[in-house]
Amino acid sequence: MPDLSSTRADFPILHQQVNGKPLVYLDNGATSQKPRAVIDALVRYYERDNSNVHRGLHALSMRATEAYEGARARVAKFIHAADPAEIIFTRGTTESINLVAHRWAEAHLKPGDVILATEMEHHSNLVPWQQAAKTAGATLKFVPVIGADGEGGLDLTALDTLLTPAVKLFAFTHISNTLGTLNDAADLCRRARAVGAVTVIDAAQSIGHAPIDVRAIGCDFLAFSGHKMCGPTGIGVLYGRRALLDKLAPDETGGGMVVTVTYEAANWKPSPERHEAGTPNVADAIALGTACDYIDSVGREAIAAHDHHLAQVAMEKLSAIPGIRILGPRLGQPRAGLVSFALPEVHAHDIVTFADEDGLALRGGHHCNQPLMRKLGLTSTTRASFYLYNTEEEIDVLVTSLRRIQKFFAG
Ligand code: 7TS
Repeated sequence: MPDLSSTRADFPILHQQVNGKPLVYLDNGATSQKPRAVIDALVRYYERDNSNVHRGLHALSMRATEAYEGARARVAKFIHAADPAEIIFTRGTTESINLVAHRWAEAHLKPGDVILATEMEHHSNLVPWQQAAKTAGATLKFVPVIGADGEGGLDLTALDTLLTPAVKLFAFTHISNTLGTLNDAADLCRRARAVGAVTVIDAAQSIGHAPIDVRAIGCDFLAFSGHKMCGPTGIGVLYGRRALLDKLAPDETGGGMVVTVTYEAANWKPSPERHEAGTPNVADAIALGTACDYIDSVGREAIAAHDHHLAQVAMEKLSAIPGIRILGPRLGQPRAGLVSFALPEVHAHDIVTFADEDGLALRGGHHCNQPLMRKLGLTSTTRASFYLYNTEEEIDVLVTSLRRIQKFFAG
């Protein structure tokens, strides 16, 4: 496993005590922490360059515009997009998926068409498709998840049966935020393309954790959030193939995205401007570019190997806890850097509350995966999710804390 322990020094927030114990931050699936370089980029922008973009000819405006468009180019490079115009800055994954669900769906779906998703989708990649299907009179279908604990991943035989020419769009997550399953995005896109379906990848959990090459994957759209990849909150990306984005109707209209406006009508610029009405989130976009630099300075192959290693160590150590039920791929199988589990006698919210006393940040609940939880016969799990700065010692803190909690509740 690559030794990434020196990266801890880059994250100021990690060096604090919580409830008198060193902070052990294992809630990276919800949001990652920010390195000094990203925090500095935000401060530097507001102290030196802050101005509105695309509309001023003075020095600050030109500097801000250059940095904003530079960030777009940096993000394009980060995911190997062919053209910076294929990068739309949004508020995050949820907004990115909604843009496609509103505008692509309204232009292309008709009654009888099928939208395909999977049983492991986060609500953000589920509810927008429910709405789109309802509006169009289309049907929403799901690729099943295999196994009582979801350990078998997606049922690819069922996928091939479901993928008929009626399927116009296939939306799926790259990494499940509850199971830790890694889906083979290139393979899923290839299968979808064979029936002419457009593909939408929810990369919220994979961006910043593994190399992503949208051209090698062959997807049409890909959505992610800056805050899960060492970047700020309030900024995210919709990647789309240029030909699709230039035809996609804007979700919002107003300043900055128009060519000619009369009192009666207006027409739109091409992508990316047509999808970014109003003053964009300049500072956070620039800091997202810095987050890309930071992640690539560590190396995404190394981060992926580190995630996988910590997940295996956690699986091994957690499996020794009596009665524990662990979701997702079995020990030794490929797994993203997260493990969610249930202890039969303790509610997840109690685990998280008690673990907080030991300085641990965990997440308990349905993780915005209510239908999957229901399918697996659960209402909630506790999740430990890792990132580049986590260590094996922190997994020991987790296991010791869980044993203490179990003992307490056993009375
Ligand atoms: N898709 C997946 C797979 C996610 O894990 C999340 C957030 C989203 C979409 C939504 O991202 P947002 O930035 O637009 O909110 N997941 C989680 C989580 O697992 N715990 O908190 C947020």
